[in-house]
Amino acid sequence: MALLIRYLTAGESHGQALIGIVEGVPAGLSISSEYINHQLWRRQQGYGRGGRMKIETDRVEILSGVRFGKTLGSPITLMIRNRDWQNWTTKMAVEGSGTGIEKITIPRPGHADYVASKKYGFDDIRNAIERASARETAMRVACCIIPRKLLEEYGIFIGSHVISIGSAAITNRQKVDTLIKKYLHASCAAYKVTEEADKSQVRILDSGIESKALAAIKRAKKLGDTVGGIFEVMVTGVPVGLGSYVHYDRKLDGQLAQAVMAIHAVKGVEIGNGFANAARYGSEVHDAFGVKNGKVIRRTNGAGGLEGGVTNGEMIVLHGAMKPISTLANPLQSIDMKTTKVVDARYERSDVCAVPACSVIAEAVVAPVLANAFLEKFGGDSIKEIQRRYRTNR
Ligand code: EPS
Repeated sequence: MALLIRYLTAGESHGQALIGIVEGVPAGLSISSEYINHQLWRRQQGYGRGGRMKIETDRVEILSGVRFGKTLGSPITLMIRNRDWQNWTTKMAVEGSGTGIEKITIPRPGHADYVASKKYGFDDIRNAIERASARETAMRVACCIIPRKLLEEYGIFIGSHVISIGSAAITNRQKVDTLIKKYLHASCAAYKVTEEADKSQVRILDSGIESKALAAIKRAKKLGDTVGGIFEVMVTGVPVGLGSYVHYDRKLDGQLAQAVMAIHAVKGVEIGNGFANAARYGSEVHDAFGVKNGKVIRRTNGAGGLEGGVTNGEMIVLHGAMKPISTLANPLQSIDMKTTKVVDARYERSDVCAVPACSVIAEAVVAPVLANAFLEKFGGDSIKEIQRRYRTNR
């Protein structure tokens, strides 16, 4: 896989700040902190978030790589300060010995607490919690907005909405599909759908299911429990021929799945009608060709816009399944790693449901994957150079 744009994030959940470096962005791309902040704000929304979101108003500071609103082609450094840091200066001090600071020794089933402490030999789970926290996704979103902006320059737009929360699920897609169809004439259709979904507290496009989802979150909270769900990511305006079938690590479906699976708590990824198709006949699954106004069209899009790991010009459709968050107010059984006694798992402030936020994060993380496939085909050192290539090579 040609890694043209790559990014690194750093920072602990209750440390001073989150830092990101985005490398490989062509010169001349317009970018502003305001543009990134809007996406950071979107990540913080959603019914069911915990107390941390009341403390933080995530805002990015661009420290390098941008001059007068345009990228320079050099690495872009981003910083988001953690407001909560001021409450953690002693517990999360960079210097000192940590004497007198209470050690956490009881892991939460489902979180990285146990495995990370074993792997790194920690006697204080706090060392694992901090970096394993989904707080890191704030910086992932900030970094990914830059390649996302690059894609938008060429008419490629990403969007998402939530399909289910707990057992409240959209089973009849008619409303959703009508909405998608309404915008499909425009390459920005996916973003239009996202804007519509943003109007819902749970990013669900069907008001009947939305109320059921809200009730499911309220019920889970009352029970000291959590709920997960499924979200849909879509990409419109995609040209034919991004990605490749010639080698496993160049297949775009595999790369997209990896990016979404690497989001905290995501345990399943599906491209198009992946799982449902497994039970159907081939004749029911594959997208027949047609011709309309002299143009090649597809009658359906069960493939989710990808055939052979290559974009086929249809909308990319991907689903991600997020497990319920593992921090439970009404805890499961755990063990004390110091004494090996059976005890209740620890509770610490968390979300009851973060599926809406997860859908926003998924929109972000697919962007560098797509941008790299795009740059591999049409790339250049500057926006102008890419524009010339895109116009002539399409
Ligand atoms: C999150 C920040 C975290 C959690 C949550 C997501 O902040 P804190 O631990 O201070 O409450 O609210 O993280 C998790 C659910 C998790 O399992 O780590 C955020 O910024 O999104």
